[in-house]
Formats: sequence, C-alpha cells, structure tokens
Amino acid sequence: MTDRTDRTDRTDRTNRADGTDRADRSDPAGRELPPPPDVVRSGYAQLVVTDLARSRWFWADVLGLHVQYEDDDCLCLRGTDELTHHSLVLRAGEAAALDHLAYRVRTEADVDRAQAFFTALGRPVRRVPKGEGTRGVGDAVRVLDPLGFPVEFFHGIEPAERLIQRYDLRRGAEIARLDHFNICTPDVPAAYAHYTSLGFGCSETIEGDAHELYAAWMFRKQTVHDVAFTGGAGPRLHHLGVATHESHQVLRTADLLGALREEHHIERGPGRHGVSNAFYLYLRDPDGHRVEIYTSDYYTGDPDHETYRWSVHDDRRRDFWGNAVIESWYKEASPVLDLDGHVQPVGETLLDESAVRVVGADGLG
Ligand code: XXG
Ligand code: FE2
Repeated sequence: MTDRTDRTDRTDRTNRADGTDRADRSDPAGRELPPPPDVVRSGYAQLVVTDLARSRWFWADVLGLHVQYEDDDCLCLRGTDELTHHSLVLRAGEAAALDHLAYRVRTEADVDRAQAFFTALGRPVRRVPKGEGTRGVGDAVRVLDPLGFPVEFFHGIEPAERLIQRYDLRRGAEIARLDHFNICTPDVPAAYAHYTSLGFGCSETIEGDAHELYAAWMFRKQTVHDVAFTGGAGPRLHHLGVATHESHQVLRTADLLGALREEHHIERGPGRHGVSNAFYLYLRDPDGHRVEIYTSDYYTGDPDHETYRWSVHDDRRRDFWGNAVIESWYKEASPVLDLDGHVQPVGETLLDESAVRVVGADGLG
C-alpha cells in the first residue's frame, strides 16, 4: 500500500459523523473531483516585508536561519536541517502580507494533479513555469484555495548543501526547519473539509459542547501538523511554526531578545502547549508577522492514529500550565494577497474562541 492510501484510510477511520468530516471527492454541487495531489509536507512560505535589512536581523541573526540567497529585493532562508533551497522567502514590498504558502508534492505529476483538482473546484489557478516563480523552485501551480489563501504546489526545488553538523555556523535560536503554517479562517469546519479532501489527517481539535469545531491541526508529514486553523477573521496568516531540536533553544531565544532590549518581539510564552505537547514561544517580526518557535511534538504516522479532542473549556488546551492566552494572539494576524498581489478582504469569524471564558494560572480572565 502506498503512503497516500494509508493516509486516506486513516482519515476515513478518524472521521466524525457530525458533518465536519466530508472526505468525499466531490465539489459543493456534488460533482466528482479528480484525485488530489499527493502532498508531502508544508514546504515554504513567502512573506512581503517592508525593510529587508531589519527582517534579515530578525530571521537570520536572532532566529539563526541560514541565508541561502539574497539580493536587494529578496532573501531565501532555510533551517539547519533543511536540504532544499529555502523554507522562507522574504520579498521586499510596500505593505507587509503573506504572498503565498507552498506545499511540496511527491512527483511532477502531482503538480498537474493540483492544477486539475483546483480547476475542477472552480478556483483561480495559475501555472508558474520554472524560472518564472520563486527562485530555486521548479514548475509549480498557484491557486486561490476555497478558503481564499494563495497556495503553491511544487515538486522540484534546488538542493542545498548539508549543514546539519555545521555547529560552527549555528547562531540565535538555531532553527532546524519549517514545521507548520497556521491560518485564520472564519469557517473552521470548511477548512477541515477542504484539507481532508486533500488527504490530510487530523491529529487534534478544540471543540465546544456540541462538537462545534473551534480549531483543528492537520498533517501530511508524520508530526502533529503541517497546517492548523485558528477560527478568526480570514483569510489571514496567523503564524509560521519553525522547529528547534530542544527546549533550551526556545528559552535562549527569549533570553537573547531580553538581552538585546528587543523584548517587545515576544508575544506569548515560553510555555508548553496542551494541543501538540510542544514547547513554544511566539514572536512578532519587525512587520508584525508572527512566528512560533516550536519543539518536541509527537509522531502521528501510524495508519490508525486517532484524533485527540480538547474541550474549549479545558484551560490546559492552549497552555498546559493554564496560563491565559494574550488577546492579541487571538485577534491579530497578517493580511493575505491574491494571485495578482492585491490584499484580500476578510470575512468575520463564525465562532470566537477568545470569547470563551478562561481564567489562567496567572489569574487573568
Ligand atoms: O502549533 C500549535 C499552535 O497552533 O500554534 C497552537 C500547537 C498548539 C497550539 S495551542 O495554543 O492550541 O496549544
Ligand atoms: Fe503553531
């Protein structure tokens, strides 16, 4: 059995009977859809930033990402464990925004599958031949997905020198790799249904008393997630999650920012998540783009891996020690561009988790 068949089987077994789990292959009008692309993992994100030098300081000096390529308009960055050209591209522009998210797919044929799949869904689709899109990336397809996000599907990407044991080059947070995207969307069940139709499994959820879906964590690689949904006005980018190997690197990042009198970049944490069990710290970059330094989640690759469901009333769900989540974390996020580079309007959320009453360990409601 192929990896993909295993994943689809698992998704079917962990589905729910309450309508949030449409794993079928049909569009909203009930027409059958072509097979989805075989997504390997979250591949890279491209952000628009307003001051490339200041962004370089934050992402390369403080977070320790390796600069793979740079010119006056763009920076291509990768973590110490990554063997491909980049996992983050920063493009200079007038206003900060998400340019696009990108998923790596298994073969070149999966790029064609992505084109056919989103065309059948009636979504805007652009073919981006090698050399015309993001530096280092081969033939790709860019779509505006049903949630309104600009998403690229690519297979080919330039390989990069192995830096895994170049301890001499490490600095700052020593980021190892991109881990996940977190996106704000008004309709979390619709996001869940779309990513289920793309063959993603679901590791964890946050649910209300009647199983209303407040948030979900979904994966293709064998970790807790490649993408998660935060219920909120959207489409907006909530954060990029980048992984370190050890929790001391997360703590060191906070110490470093304090020592540099740059502590205002720290938004939430350090702490231990309930969802995912990861150790975390959220920062805001010079443009306000949010990044999570994240480590030590768990393996999800078994074919019968079950979704773990948190009650929205459990104060440990977002911080296992019960610390309250700062309001800005729920409310603020980056605008998202369409395929022509225009900022997209946002729709208001259906369910507001920040309005659910919580008293954290620090006594804040
Ligand atoms: O990656 C994550 C998160 O989505 O950033 C947030 C894992 C867990 C959480 S949560 O705040 O729900 O614990
Ligand atoms: Fe995250």
